[in-house]
Amino acid sequence: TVVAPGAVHVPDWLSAERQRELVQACREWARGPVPLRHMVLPGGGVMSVRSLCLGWHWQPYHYARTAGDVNGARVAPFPGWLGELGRAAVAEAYGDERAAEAYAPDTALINFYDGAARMGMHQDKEERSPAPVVSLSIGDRCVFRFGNTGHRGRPYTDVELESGDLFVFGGPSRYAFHGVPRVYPGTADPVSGMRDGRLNLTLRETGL
Ligand code: MD5
Ligand code: FE
Repeated sequence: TVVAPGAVHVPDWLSAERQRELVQACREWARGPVPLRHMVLPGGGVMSVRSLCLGWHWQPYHYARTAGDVNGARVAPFPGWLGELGRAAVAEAYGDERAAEAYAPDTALINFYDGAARMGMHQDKEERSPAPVVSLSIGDRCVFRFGNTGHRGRPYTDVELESGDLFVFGGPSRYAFHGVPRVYPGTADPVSGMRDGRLNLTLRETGL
C-alpha cells in the first residue's frame, strides 16, 4: 500500500522464521558490547523506548562509532545479511531492482517498545544520505502516525503495523514527521518469537 509518495507499507512481509531469527539476533546484540538503553534527549527528557544500534551509534542527535552516552564501547558491526534483507525490502516495496542494488545501509537503529512506550512526532535527519529507511516491525501491533514534511501537526495518516510488516520511507517521504502514539500490549503473534512488546528495526544509510 502506498501511503504517500515514497512511503510504502507491505503487510506481513517477514516470514515467521525470519521474525524469530531477528528477535534472536536482537537478544544477542542486546548483550553487548552496548546494551539496550533509554535514550536521553539534550533537554533531559528520557525516551520511553529502549534502543540499540549497529554499525553506527545514534544518540540524540548525532552518529558516532562509540556509545558515548552508555559505556563508551564501540558498537557491534552492521552485518552483511541485514544489508541483504534491506535490499530485498527495497525491491519488494518499490519493485525497482536498480534502487534495491544500490541500497547500502550501514546502520540499524533498533527500538523496543513495552506497552507504555511511545514515540513522539519527529523527523529523522541526521543521515547524510537521501537513501530510504527500511522499517521492520515484530511483536505487538501499534499505531504508526505518518505526518507532513514541513510541520509536525495534522493532517496525519494513522496506519496499524503488525508483526512481520515492512515499511519503506524514501523519496519525498524520507523526511516526513512521524511517530508511534500507541502500542497494543498482548497482541504479538507468538510465532514471531516476541512474548510481549514491539520490536522495530530500521536500516539506514548514514552517508558518513
Ligand atoms: C518505529 N522508528 O516504529 C519507528 C519506525 C525512529 C523511528 O521513528 O526514528 O527510530 S521508522 C519510521 C521512519 C523513519 C524515517 C522516515 C520516516 C519514518 N518517515 O518519513 O515517515 O520505532
Ligand atoms: Fe524516526
